[in-house]
Parts: sequence; C-alpha cells; structure tokens
Amino acid sequence: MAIIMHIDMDAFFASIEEREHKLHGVPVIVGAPPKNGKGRGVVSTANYEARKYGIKSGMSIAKAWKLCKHAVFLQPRFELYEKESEKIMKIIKNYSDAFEQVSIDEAFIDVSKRCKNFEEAKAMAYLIKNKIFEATGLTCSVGIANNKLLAKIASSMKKPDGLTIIENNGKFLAKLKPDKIPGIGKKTKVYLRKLGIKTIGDMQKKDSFWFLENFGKIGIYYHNAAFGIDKSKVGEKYEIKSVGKEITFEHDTLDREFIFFNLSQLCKKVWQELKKEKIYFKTIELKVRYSDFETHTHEQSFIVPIDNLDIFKEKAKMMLAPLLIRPIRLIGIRAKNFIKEKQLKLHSINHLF
Ligand code: TTP
Ligand code: MG
Repeated sequence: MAIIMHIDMDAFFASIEEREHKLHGVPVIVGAPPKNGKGRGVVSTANYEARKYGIKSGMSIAKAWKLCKHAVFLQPRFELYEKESEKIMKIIKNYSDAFEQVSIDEAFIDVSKRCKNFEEAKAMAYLIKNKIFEATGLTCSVGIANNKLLAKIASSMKKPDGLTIIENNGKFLAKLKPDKIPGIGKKTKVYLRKLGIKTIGDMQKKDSFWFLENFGKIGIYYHNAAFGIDKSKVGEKYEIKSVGKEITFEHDTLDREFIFFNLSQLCKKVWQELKKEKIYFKTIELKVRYSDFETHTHEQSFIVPIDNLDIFKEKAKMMLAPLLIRPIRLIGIRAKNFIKEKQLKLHSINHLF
C-alpha cells in the first residue's frame, strides 16, 4: 500500500502578510481594496483570526469589510508569495520519492519507499512541518493516507497546523459532508442535498448508475471518491493548463476605449506569465460580466498558435467588441491549449508545408 502525504499551507497569503507586518493575533484580509465598503473585488484569503468573523476566500471585499471593519486589509503581493512557495516546495521535495505541486501552497509527496508505516510517515510529517516553520515562520497542515484523494481530505480536517491520518477509508468518510471531496463545491453540494444526500455516507448508498444519471461522467469520480478510491499517482499531472487574468471595474462602464485599454493590459499580464515558461497557446477564452451579474464566457481556438502579444491583443479585442452592448462590470481573458516553444517551431514548420 502506498503512503501519500498532502501538505497545504495555512491561510497562505495572509500568514505571509501577518509575518511581514507583525500582525499576530490581528484579523488580516488579503484581497481587493475595501474602499470603506464600496470596493468591488473579492477576498483572496484571510487569516484564521479573520475567519472567526465568517470571512472566506471568494467573498466580496465589501461584505468582508462589513463583517470585520477593524481587520487589516492588504492587497496581494504575488511575487513575494511565489518566492515563499519556492522555498517551501524545495523543502518538501527533499523528503519525497515522488513530488507533485498542486498549487502555490500545496503539494503531494509519495513516501512509500522511505516510510514503512503510518507511524514513520507521521514522524516525517512533523519533521517537514518543523523545517518549513524554521525556514519561513509559517505553519501548514498535513494529511497522510493511502492515496492522494484521502491525503488531501485529511490535510483539511484539522486546520491550522494540523496532522491527520486516514486509515479506515470508507468509515472515516461516511460521516463527512460531500464537499470534503475535492471537486465538489457549493453548487454540487446544493444539488446533492436536493437529491437527498447530506453526507458522504449517503453517497455510498447509491450505485454508479445513479451517479451517471445525475452527474454524467464526473459522477463516476464522485462515486469512487465517496469510497475513498483514487488510483492516480503522485507526480502524474502537474501542469498549468491555463492562465487568466480579470478585472472588476470601479464603475460599470460601456466606455469602449477604457475597456479595450484594460483588456490590452490583461493580455499583457497573461502574456508575461506565459513567456517566463516559454509557452504559447491556441485558445483564448474571454469573460464578460454585465452590470446585472449576467456572465458570458466565449472561447475561440486558432490553428496557428498565438506567438505574438499584438496578435493576442487584437484577437481578444475582436472577441470582445460584439459583447459591448450594455454596461460591463468585469472583463477577463484566459489563454488555454498550450504549446511549448520547441513544439511551436515544429508546428510552424509543419504549417508551411
Ligand atoms: P488555499 O490553500 O485554498 O487557502 P489558504 O492557504 O489561504 O487557507 P487554508 O488554511 O484553508 O489552506 O489557497 C492558497 C492561496 O491561494 C490563498 O492563501 C490565497 C489564494 N487563493 C485566492 O487567491 N483565491 C481563492 O479563492 C482561493 C481559494 C485561494
Ligand atoms: Mg492553504
């Protein structure tokens, strides 16, 4: 049986800011500027002190401001977080037979070859926690189990600074709420509730046909996940699949020049991020949110990969133009369907013939 560990930093962006500004014990909210409750963006994350007031990632910053006016509100500093992330990932990697970074603040490691049993893995987890704390002053939560799915669920059980081992898969899961399963969010949870499902235990009582009928293909994943089944290997698939940026305007607007200027800035940011990795792309996804919150996403794919910022801007503009029909609250642009520089050379050659 494999022994897998999932490590997830606690309130990552907020903990870094708390450390930087010496704000221990003070509610810290990282996100868009609150502007005395008139800010229009969202909360990126909040430290555990602020979470006591009900503040969560993704909540509107205006609501967060109402819930906890005395919190310290800070805007994200991604470069700083990325630097910390690199330090942390290096430490984690050191203890692994196989390593998979999942996001800026979480990773899976396979420790089956180093640890004979969960006891040994637990001792190693404490060692990793200490090393990370020594290097950064930050805490993390660790989950240990026989597969990635369960290790991820385990790491979320006792946050912050937790360590959880899941040994008895099905029984352990039965009591939990369905949204403990990665991929089951608010909407799916509500839908499951409508179908009479309140716990993972209730999910375990349904068969695969029921899942297929109600959820399509993804239902099979839910069905397996309810029993803690996951056969994926650590290190199998860490790859960014898309890069996107968006902006919420201060005021709803239909000022074409202003909107196109912002679109062009977003394209530039996406471009810069991809350029670092020498990645080009074949699909552009455009998102528009109107003043009434109605949101449209459109994507367009191109035979020849986009390998030039001006072309990217121009294509994005052409996609946005027909949507400028009423006041807009938010625009976003996302690049997908990546192609590496090496492949690009081949692709261009093939395209000539
Ligand atoms: P998470 O690990 O989901 O959250 P967290 O580390 O802040 O808190 P937890 O202790 O529950 O793990 O995300 C890592 C970072 O990613 C988070 O610090 C900020 C960023 N983030 C966003 O910017 N927006 C989001 O909606 C989420 C969920 C995260
Ligand atoms: Mg985290």
